Amino acid sequence: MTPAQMKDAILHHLVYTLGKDAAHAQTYDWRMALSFAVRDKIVDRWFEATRRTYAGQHKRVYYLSMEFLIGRLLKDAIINMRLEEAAIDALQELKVDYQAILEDEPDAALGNGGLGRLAACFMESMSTIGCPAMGYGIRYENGLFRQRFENGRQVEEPEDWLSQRHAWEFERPEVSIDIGFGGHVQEIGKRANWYPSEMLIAMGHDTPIIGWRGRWGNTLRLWEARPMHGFDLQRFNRGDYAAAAEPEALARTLSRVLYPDDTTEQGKELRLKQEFFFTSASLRDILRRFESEYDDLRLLPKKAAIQMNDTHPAIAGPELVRLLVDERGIDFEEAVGIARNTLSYTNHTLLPEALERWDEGLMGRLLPRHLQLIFRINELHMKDVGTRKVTAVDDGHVKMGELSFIMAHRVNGVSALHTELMKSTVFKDLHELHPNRIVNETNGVTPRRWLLSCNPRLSTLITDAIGDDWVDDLEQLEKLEPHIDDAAFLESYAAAKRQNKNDLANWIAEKLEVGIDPEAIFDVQIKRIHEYKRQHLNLLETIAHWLEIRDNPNQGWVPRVKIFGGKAAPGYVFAKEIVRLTNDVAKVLNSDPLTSRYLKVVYPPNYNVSLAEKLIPASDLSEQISTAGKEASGTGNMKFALNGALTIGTLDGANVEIREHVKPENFFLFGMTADEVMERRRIGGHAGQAIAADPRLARAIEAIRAGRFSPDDPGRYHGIVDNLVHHDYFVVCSDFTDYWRAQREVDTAFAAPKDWARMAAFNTARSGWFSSDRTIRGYMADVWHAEAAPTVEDA
Ligand code: DL6
Repeated sequence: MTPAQMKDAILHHLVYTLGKDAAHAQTYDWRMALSFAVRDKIVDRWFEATRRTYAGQHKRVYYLSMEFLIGRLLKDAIINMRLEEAAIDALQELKVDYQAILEDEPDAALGNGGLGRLAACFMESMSTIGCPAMGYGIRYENGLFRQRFENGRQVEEPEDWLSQRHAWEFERPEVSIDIGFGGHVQEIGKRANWYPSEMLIAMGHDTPIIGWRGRWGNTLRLWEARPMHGFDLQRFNRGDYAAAAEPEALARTLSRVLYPDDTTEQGKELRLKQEFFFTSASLRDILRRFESEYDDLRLLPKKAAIQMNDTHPAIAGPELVRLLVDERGIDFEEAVGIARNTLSYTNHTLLPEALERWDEGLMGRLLPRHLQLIFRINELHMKDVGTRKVTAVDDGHVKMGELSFIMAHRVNGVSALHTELMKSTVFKDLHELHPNRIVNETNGVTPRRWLLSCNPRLSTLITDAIGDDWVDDLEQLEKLEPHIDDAAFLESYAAAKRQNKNDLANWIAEKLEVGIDPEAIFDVQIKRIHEYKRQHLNLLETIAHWLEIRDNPNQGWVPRVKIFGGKAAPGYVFAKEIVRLTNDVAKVLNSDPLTSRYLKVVYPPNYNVSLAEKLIPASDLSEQISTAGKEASGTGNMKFALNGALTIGTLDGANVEIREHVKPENFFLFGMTADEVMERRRIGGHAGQAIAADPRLARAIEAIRAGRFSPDDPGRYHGIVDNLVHHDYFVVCSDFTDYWRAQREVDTAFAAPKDWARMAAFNTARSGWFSSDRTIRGYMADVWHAEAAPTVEDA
């Protein structure tokens, strides 16, 4: 597409789709016009991919996920369709600011964190590889809440990404599926009829997801809940206006909000309804498509692979069995076999509090037929394996992890360590019974968004050095290794980082009114706020360092800016205290005339995908400091390493594999291993011992306890202090001393800029393995047994 064609397309949509005259168009109008112009190009390729999938009778992958944290889509689409030059030139002629347009797009925050962002990276990689696939999820009206700080406290506000028209989706009223809840079951022989007492409609909205070079496009189908019977006109006519709208409001509740907590099991009726709502709609859509092409349901596992992203869609097992047995007359045992060979399950956490369990009473009330089937599936499994030792139903609860395991032919972890821990802890018994079922698929990230798009300076430098094949095959980055010994290359590498840091410093000055020194170490911890992720360990080290600088302010300290970003689940009190403490610490440190040139703390509110795209390219140090054994994988850790930030981290999740790839000498390791953590916890008073042994730690804790950061309310953080001193389940105190040591090694290393640049560039060169293209190929080979289709020519 030439710039002139692009300009025509933009103007055409401005006038005929948006009904706006260029003279009166606002940023929003230009953004929509540009989006529609780009979307038109995508649609052709998307259709072609669909045609090829049907024509070639390719196996399709269905990715069922409660969350797709896709963020903004415009730049992604432009980059993948290679329309950037045309768009920039066209807009320049139209005197419209391209950057302002990109910034105008709201983030589609349809996820909490890692799990949802992984699903988004997977969608992009499946499209890039040409894996015929479809993502299925919920079209939340309100995504993850917007975070604001008020006197340092987190305040949550509703997020409203749909308050403006969403340019990327196509409404599909013809794809409307009835979903039932409650009611009763009537068994007739081996089958049953379920008569739900409540019905609503799942209506599809399709977003095309285009792969790199536009060679393939898949669909993300998100379900919106709609009432079966709309507005009650008779009630309205009687003047009962609120009641007239009630059925509609009730039904819509199902796709209204994303649950904002990814680490505690919800146990809420609405959540179970959401899970069934999107899973059932997706399965029925999948079967409808399958039956339009094939007659024999036994072919289902050959033609469809259905991935359960965590246990949220775990009801897929019983629902698929129900659809096969009750609605299609297949024998129960055969149906279980078909379902199992079609389904697979990814586990994303070992945190016991996050493992879903549903009360049998609630399940029986909402999904009476499914509960019956769960009992039968469970009995069949116990009969098959010849033991009653493992069960999916226990103590009045349905355990969704066990149910998913039993109903899947493959179960995977998301990093090597996590997978091994799955085998030895939560799924130990099931693993012994099914030793070939668990496989590992270490997570990855898409290099298109997380390098090419977010870090144009580094991308250009890489392409100048080794050509642009790395975008298709990230492991080509290894070709950078010989360049790392070239002083001019290293200088350019360091210059790109410095410019990114300048940009970020300017942005922080403008948005937060805090001046930061671009020469300082940009030390970044961005993720959900959680005790296991240990933002408080980072804060304790920050405070200890601050106190030490104060003792001796003239000792040539290596300047550092600690950057935090992340939201706390609204009901997670401890995490919210950490948020407030971070803001309180920032206030004190940033205004300390003795130390602030050496140490600052910044905490931009409302961390989201777009903010990550700004922060990661400008980071020097990546904080991956979770308690070993607790972070299943992490994916931020991969994005940082790829963009040349060095990691300070524990042997947890994918950190272990990152360290192997980038080599131990280019990684700042500290802390106990997962086994050592478990041992340490057995020692009574382990935190007290650690505090007594390290005066720096003792002093930092005492500063918090004495109210140094909350002079107006000295007791504000006594909860945090008591937790650390007396409980400390996440062994913050016991890991502190080694963390401090590693941080001082960081200071020393950063003071030698050439060596630092070398280490950083080595991180980039060795991060190619962490592409989500590699992960998807792994799933295709080991889990889905699916092959890529012949893709279309380059865009
Ligand atoms: O697998 C994606 C992502 C991992 O990288 C994170 O380590 C893991 O915490 C996250 N898991 C979740 C689910 N609940 N929790 N906690 O988001 O998955």
